[in-house]
Amino acid sequence: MAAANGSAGGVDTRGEFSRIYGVLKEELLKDPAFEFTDSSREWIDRMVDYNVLGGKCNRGLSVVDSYKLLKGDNVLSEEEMFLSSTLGWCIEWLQAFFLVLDDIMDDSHTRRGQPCWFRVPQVGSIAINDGIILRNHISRLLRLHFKGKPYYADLLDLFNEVEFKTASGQLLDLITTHEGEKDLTKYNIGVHRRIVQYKTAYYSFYLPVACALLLSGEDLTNYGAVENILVEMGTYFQVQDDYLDCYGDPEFIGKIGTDIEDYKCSWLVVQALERADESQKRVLFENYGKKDPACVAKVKSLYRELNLEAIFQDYENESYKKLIADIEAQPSIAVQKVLKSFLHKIYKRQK
Ligand code: DMA
Ligand code: MG
Ligand code: MG
Ligand code: MG
Repeated sequence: MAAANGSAGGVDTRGEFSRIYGVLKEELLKDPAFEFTDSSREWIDRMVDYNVLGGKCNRGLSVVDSYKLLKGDNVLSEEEMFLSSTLGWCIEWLQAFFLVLDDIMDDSHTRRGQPCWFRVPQVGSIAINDGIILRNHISRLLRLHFKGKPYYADLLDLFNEVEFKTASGQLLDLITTHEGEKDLTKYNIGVHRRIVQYKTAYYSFYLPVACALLLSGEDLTNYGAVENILVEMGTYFQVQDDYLDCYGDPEFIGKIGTDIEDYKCSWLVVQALERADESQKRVLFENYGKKDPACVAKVKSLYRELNLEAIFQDYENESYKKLIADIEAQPSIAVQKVLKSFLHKIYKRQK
């Protein structure tokens, strides 16, 4: 039986996936379109390693795992493994591109257990251009390995659409704080939902499965119901991210939370607003969105008073049950397996 981590059947998927990273990076470094100087080549080499590696690779590996499940065969040919891994790495590159810029905009400190790229000495605002280069690497990888395939145009369209949705979600995330600063009560679950669907769900959940479907020769217009389930799963995933921002161990999750300081429309503040009495609301209004650690501590102690940890556990259990029911209503067993494998990678995650 195929294991959720894709390492069943004696095939070391993760090892092979990592090896393919090296191949792709080498291709990009000797890209004939650019006359790299030694120092620019070294910069790109270091920048790509720093930002693309070090994550869990859930999104990237999910392309390979999903493709195997759709084919109904745990063993891929060398070519199939290479192509599905390349698409997986394109998603990891997309993630790196968004994270480099997200950390600047969120004024974050650490990512994946190391300083955010823009905080590295001598990087600073060069990180903005590095983000753009990471995005352009994706187009180059797709062109190098998929130009001429019948689904090439659909693949480009998919990456473009998902990138647009994510950037739109980031915009909503960032400008919503202006509304919140004027009136925190503007934050509600509907506002939160729209932000997280756009900024996280499409690229993290729909994109890996859509890539596997295209590789399998499928037409994405037939998979609207699957898209809806994946967007739901992505929403649940971002609620976990919001929860871990406050309750996760920074050593373990590799990043220090900044949502309270940044005035974010986080799932936690939305839950707090729904449950707070007048005096508790006053504590929130006075302390939310301030850099002062004493204010942050007051917000966290209010969250504790309101029992948000238990409310999150309930949400997590309910989301899981609902997702499983929706998945089991899908007609295709292969599709059910793809969706369940994805869900089991994130259910009750600690990082
Ligand atoms: C993540 O939002 C969304 C994108 C597109 C990177 P976030 O700022 O909550 O992410 P993180 O907690 O990883 O900084
Ligand atoms: Mg962030
Ligand atoms: Mg952000
Ligand atoms: Mg976050």
